[in-house]
Amino acid sequence: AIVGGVCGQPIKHSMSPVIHNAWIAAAGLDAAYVPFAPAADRFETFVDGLRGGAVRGLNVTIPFKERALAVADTASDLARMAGAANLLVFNEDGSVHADNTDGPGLLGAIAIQAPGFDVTAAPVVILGAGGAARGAVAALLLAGAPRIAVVNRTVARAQDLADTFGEKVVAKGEDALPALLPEAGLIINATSLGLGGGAGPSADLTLTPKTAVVMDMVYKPLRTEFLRRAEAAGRRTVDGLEMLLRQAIPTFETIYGQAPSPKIDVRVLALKLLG
Ligand code: SKM
Repeated sequence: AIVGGVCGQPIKHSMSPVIHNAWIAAAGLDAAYVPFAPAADRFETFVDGLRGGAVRGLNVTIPFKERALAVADTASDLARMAGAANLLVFNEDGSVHADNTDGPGLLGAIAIQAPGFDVTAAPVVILGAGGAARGAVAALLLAGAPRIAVVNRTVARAQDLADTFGEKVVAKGEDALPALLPEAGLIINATSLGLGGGAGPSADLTLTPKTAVVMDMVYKPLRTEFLRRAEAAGRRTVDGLEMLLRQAIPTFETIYGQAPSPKIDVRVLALKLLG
């Protein structure tokens, strides 16, 4: 059997097992996709224990994406550029390869839910400075974003991120938002605020241009408080489920060696379960 999985802390909310197991069933594969939640201080030990063993590939989510890159022996250009990985591949020789499918997932989700949006036209504001934010910055720079402001409560963490990317990426504190938002073409929540319900980031979305697109990487609930505020302000939105699905497609191809069947609509399936 081919075994894949997802590893995070928390992991209960993850829709990845539903998505991948539905594709596995549709393809009639002898395979499985399993959730793992190692203790936060034992991530590296956990990954080392899987080397050369039964698991072929592992998605990595909050809070382990940067440590996933660090623990790997080799990495794709995108994972290296991002400084974060959301996919670890276990080779038979015991080595581990890191990849990042979040960036392509983000761009794919925008293309589907905000068709015609031009990433090159206006600055991007990213809320959060963790591994998910890193994947987003790397992909948006490659797609031609003119300027990216990374806004984080702890500015030093945003500065660490900005320092790895060069002059188009700037680190800011939350007090800079009233000046940044009126210029922004795309605003992305890459924090976990809003996960499981509750308030999202406090950015005042009514300050954004009417043409701005607002995106949330959180997908549980699907209509987060942040996205509901964007909708109330009349902005176009991109949801975290679409990004999850878009990053899952190349993940599935890598772990299971074939493209997922287009015959099964995993978005509809996930929507039912998200309620
Ligand atoms: O990058 C993805 C990850 O591969 C899986 C995931 C999930 O299962 O919630 C979320 C994102 O971090």
